[in-house]
Amino acid sequence: MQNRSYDCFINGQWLPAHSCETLEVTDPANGDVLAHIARAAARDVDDAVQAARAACNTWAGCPPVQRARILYAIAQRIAQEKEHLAELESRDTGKPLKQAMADAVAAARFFEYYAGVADKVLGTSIPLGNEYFDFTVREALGVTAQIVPWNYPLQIASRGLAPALATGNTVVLKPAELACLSVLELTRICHEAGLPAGVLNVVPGYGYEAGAALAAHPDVNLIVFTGSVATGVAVMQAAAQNIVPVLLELGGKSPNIVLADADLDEALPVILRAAYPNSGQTCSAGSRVLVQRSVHRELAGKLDGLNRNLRVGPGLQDPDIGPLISGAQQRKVLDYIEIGRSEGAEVLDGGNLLAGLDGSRGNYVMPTILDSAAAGMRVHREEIFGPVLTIVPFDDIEEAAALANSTDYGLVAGIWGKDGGAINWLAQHVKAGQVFVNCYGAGGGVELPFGGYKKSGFGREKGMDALLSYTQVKNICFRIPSPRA
Ligand code: TXE
Repeated sequence: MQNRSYDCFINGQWLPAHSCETLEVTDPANGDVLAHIARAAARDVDDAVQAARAACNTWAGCPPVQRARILYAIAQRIAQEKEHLAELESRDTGKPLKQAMADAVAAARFFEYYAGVADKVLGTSIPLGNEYFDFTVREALGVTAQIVPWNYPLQIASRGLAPALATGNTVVLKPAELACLSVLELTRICHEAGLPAGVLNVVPGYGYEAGAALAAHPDVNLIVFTGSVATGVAVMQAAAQNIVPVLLELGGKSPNIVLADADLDEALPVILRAAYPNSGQTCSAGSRVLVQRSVHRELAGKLDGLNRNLRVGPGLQDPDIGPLISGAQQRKVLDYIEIGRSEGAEVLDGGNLLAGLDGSRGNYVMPTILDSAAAGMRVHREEIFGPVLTIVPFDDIEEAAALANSTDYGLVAGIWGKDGGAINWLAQHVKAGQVFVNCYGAGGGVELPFGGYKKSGFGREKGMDALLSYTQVKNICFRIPSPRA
């Protein structure tokens, strides 16, 4: 791939950063430079927010069907370009090509779904007696700031953009410095599909510069952030200075709970795939298996067998596990494996690997199973964000729920088994925003509300629930005295 370069996109134009500085984007499979992106900073962010502010009234005031048609045109163009977008995403993030293709399909679907919603954002009428006419309207918030991470750039950008635009908001988007090329291509697509100037503005660059300037900007009306807990805290603190609402999606440590009567042969391939999407760099990854003690040994043996068959290599060769996003992420994951070992977990398989199976020098880590972990261990509680799966045995459903809830996170949970009573009890007692039974949707498409309990964040993305986050309710009350009084 030729080395590309991308500027900021502000008020319908591609513009270099005021500083004219750029950043290198590298291929995690081999370290090659893929592109140069503008290094936006506070002045660029301010220009972008001003452009978004200037576009607010026209965009919010246009007939909703007009917004719907533009969103639908964006969906169609993404679908037309899905091969190109998937290849770019795979190269930039390292994720297996098939998974990158699924991301491109989901991105198109987000625009299609919210195109259908744009002219159905309804209010209610509230009876107050004959003299009054009272109703609510759902209004756009105004300028939304969207800070997007590197693990699912295209999907997460689309997940935030589509509902924001459908409900009449404008956007300033800061993609991640580590992987953002698909987002910049999506920006081009939005422009070509007819999105008016100023409605979407994009400021690539470092989190501590462009991201921090955007989070602290006083003329933003909503901040949508997906990333680490530490950065989420910083974003929330910045937002508090301006009394700006935030929508936070901050990761997880999601369990798959396997009851003794589960069909292991059906469950385990799904559970393994759920643990390693995007090489485990997924907030909703099912990174813990909690298993009823009577089937612990059988499950561990079978999972180990499946794990040994996984292929590791460059994303474009469509392996099961690609390179991790950076050398730093690779180090972090390898360190966690050592922590697990020293805490007493048994490394069944994996544990290392510094080159891809094709011999390439990427940021690889072999998929690793840590068996017989326990509630107090760091590898059981903390988000590792790599291809590492822990197995913890339990005796009864009360202990399973306690283990499931023994982390700071609460994003997704899976429950596997046949006993309806036990499954229902667990579904009620697990603290997670999504619970899957005898399946694991990892985020669950575009239709299901997605978001966390506890430190996984708050607010909901996706589905109709997202509309609550991107609109505010106004109540309008008319007093209409009767002419006969
Ligand atoms: O995240 P950051 P990092 C978790 C995962 C990973 C860890 C660190 O455990 O190992 O976080 O990843 C922007 N103000 N997740 O350091 O810093 C940054 O430029 C405003 C989980 O990459 O949270 C990027 O665009 N913005 C997660 C975005 O925040 C700032 C996805 C995310 O980066 C900023 C990613 C600042 N001060 C990591 N500093 C998930 N929930 O899926 C950085 N950014």
